[in-house]
Amino acid sequence: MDDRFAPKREDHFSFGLWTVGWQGRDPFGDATRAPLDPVVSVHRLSELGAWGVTFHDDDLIPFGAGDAERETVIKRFRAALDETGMVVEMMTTNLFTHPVFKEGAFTANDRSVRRYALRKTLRNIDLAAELGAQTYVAWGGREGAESDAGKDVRAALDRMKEAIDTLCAYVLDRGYPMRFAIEPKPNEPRGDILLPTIGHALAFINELEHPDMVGLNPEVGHETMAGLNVVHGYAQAMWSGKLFHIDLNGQHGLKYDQDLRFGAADVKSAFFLVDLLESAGYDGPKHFDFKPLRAEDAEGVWVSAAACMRTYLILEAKAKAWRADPEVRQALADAGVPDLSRPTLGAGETLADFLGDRSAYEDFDAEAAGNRAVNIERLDQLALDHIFGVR
Ligand code: GLT
Ligand code: MN
Ligand code: MN
Repeated sequence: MDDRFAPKREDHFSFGLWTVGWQGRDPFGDATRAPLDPVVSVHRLSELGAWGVTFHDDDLIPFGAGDAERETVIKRFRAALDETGMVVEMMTTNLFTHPVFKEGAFTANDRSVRRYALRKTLRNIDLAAELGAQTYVAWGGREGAESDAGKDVRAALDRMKEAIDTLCAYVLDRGYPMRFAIEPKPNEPRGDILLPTIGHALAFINELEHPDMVGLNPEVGHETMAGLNVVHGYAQAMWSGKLFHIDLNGQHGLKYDQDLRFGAADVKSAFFLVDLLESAGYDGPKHFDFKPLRAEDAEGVWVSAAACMRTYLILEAKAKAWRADPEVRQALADAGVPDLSRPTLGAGETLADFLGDRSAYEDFDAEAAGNRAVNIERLDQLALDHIFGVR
C-alpha cells in the first residue's frame, strides 16, 4: 500500500469498540466471529495508526458486573491505553441491548426505567471523566415507537429534555470538561426514533437548559437512511456550531442501517464530506462507526478498519488537490460559488436605500438573468475527474 496514506496519530482517527468488535450477529443469523477482547482492539487499532477508541459501558464491562469485576476490567483496559498511548475521546451508554430498554430508556413510558437509564448513564459519565473522554454521545435507538397510539411524543420530548438537562447539571456539578453530542437516526431498532435527523436534533437543543453543552454526533448512514443530503446536514450542524463529533461510515440509500466502512457506498458524497470537514475547519475526532462485513473473518475486521482511514486520507488528498487546481478555481468562479459569500445587502445599506435601488427590482432584467449561464455541469465533472484520478 502507498505510504502517503498511512494514518498517523495527528490524523485523530478513532473507532468504537463495538465496530471492530461486532461479531456479525444480525436478525437472521448467529455470530460469525468470536468475541474480541477490547484490550486486543486497542493494540490492533494502535498498530494500524489510529489515535483513539470510544465505547459504551457494556462494550467494556459486562452488563450487571459487580464492583470488583468492574475494577479489574477497567484496570486492564487502562494498562492497554497507557502502553499504546491511545486515548478515549468519547464514551456513551448502552441504553438499547438489555430487555429493560425494550420500550425506551430516557423516554420509556415506565418511570422506573427512565430513572434506571439516567443512573446507568451518570455512573458511566464518572468513568468517562476518569478516562479523559471529552464528548459523551447520546444515541436513542430505543427512544421511539412503532405505534402512534403507544407514545405521547410531546411528553417523550419533555422527558428527553429532562434527561439531557439532568446530565448537563451533573457534569457541571462535578466540574467535568465534557460536552454531549446527540446522534440522530430515523429508524432501527425502533420503527420511528425520536430526534430522527440533524434538523430535529438542532431544534431540540435550542429548548434545553444548557444548549451550549449539547451538540451533534451525526452519522453518514443515518442521514442517508432518511433520504437526506449528508453534506448539507453536516454543514448546517457546523453552521450552528454544533458539529461536536462525527460517525463516518457508508450507506446505500434508503434501506436498513448498513454501517458499511467509510467510502464504501457513495464515494462522491464522501469526497464532498471530507472536503467540507477539511476546508471548513472541523477539528474534532474523525470517528468511524461501521460494521466490518459479516462475511469477513477475524483478520478481515482489521482490513476493513484500515480501509476506513486510508479512504479518508485519500479523499483528503483529493479534496486538497481539487481546491488547489487552477481550473477548478476558475470553474468555481464561473459558477459564482464564491459570490454567495458576499452579503446581499451592501455594507451600511439601509432598508430605505434598498427600496430606493431601482436596479434591484424596477430596472432588473429578470428575463436576462433567467437566461444566464450557471456553469455547474463543468464544475461537477471536474470534481469527478479528481475523484477518478484522471487529473
Ligand atoms: C449503535 C448505533 C450507532 C451509535 C452507537 C452509539 S451504538 O451501534 O448503531 O449508530 O453510534 O450508541
Ligand atoms: Mn448506523
Ligand atoms: Mn453511530
